Amino acid sequence: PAPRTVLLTGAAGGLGTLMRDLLPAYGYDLRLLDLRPIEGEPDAIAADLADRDAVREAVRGVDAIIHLAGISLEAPFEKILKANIEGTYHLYEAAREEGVGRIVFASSNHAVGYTPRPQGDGPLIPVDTPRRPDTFYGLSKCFGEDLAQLYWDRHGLETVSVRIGSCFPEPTSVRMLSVWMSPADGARLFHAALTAEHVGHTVVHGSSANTRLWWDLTSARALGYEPQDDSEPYAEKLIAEQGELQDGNEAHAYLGGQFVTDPPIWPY
Ligand code: NAI
Ligand code: 15L
Repeated sequence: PAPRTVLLTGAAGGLGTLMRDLLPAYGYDLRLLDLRPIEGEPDAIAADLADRDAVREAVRGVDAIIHLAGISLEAPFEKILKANIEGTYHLYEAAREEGVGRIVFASSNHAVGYTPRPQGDGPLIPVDTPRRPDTFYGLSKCFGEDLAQLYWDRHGLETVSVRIGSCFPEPTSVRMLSVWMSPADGARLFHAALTAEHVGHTVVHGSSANTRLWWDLTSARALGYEPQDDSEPYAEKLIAEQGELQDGNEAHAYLGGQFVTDPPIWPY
């Protein structure tokens, strides 16, 4: 049966807030978890992924999990280790112990951020392109994907790892014209990832059907995902303000963009 009760970790964050708005329309009953309290959501679970007992209690009885919680930018390795690597391990262990059948894992383009961006008519980046993390953050997403593979092979716990591009209300850079995932398409993709049959561990790119798309959406579409949005209407204005991506500018050369040259640092 289709999942109904879904634990949303990282529910206070940017993407979590967008999904709290959009996913209930698909019929999900969301249980929310975050380190931080969430305004207007007194039932949200305030817990750190480091707290194994709290995590186990949070997953008890849900049909599936959308795992967004963690450090979403670059940080010192020790912080990434705790929040993203150990935290994701705790969540998978809790899911295994409680018999939760499926997790949708928010991976990132930064797992392959050192991949050169396609030029001109060059082929789209396939989803099995070699890992080339651009930061410790990207490395933690590689770990999460491999953890998901292990829990599928060993324990039969299914995951869809979504290598999200940039999911924000609007694209705000020329790079984002290629990697943008509209919030509505994000909800469509998460819904497909929750409901497709027999996913095992599947890795997909997460973006809209952008005219300037850099990567292949075949594995996402195979889940039943049909993106409806395209960043192109934002192109003229963004290019007028910022100029086209430049050959020879390192921050424009790779999928990971600025994470390669000057990664934004997690502020906490
Ligand atoms: P965000 O930084 O706005 O939200 C992350 C949330 O996780 C925060 O509310 C934070 O309080 C919570 N969190 C951090 N450490 C935690 C811990 N130890 N225990 C419990 N909660 C903790 O990030 P955003 O943009 O909402 O991203 C959500 C997820 O999607 C992240 O895993 C991020 O890496 C991933 N992602 C997001 C993209 C985007 O375009 N927004 C692109 C690619 C990946
Ligand atoms: C990510 O993985 C970050 O979490 C998000 O804040 C954006 O920076 C996004 O990638 C991106 O590549 O634009």
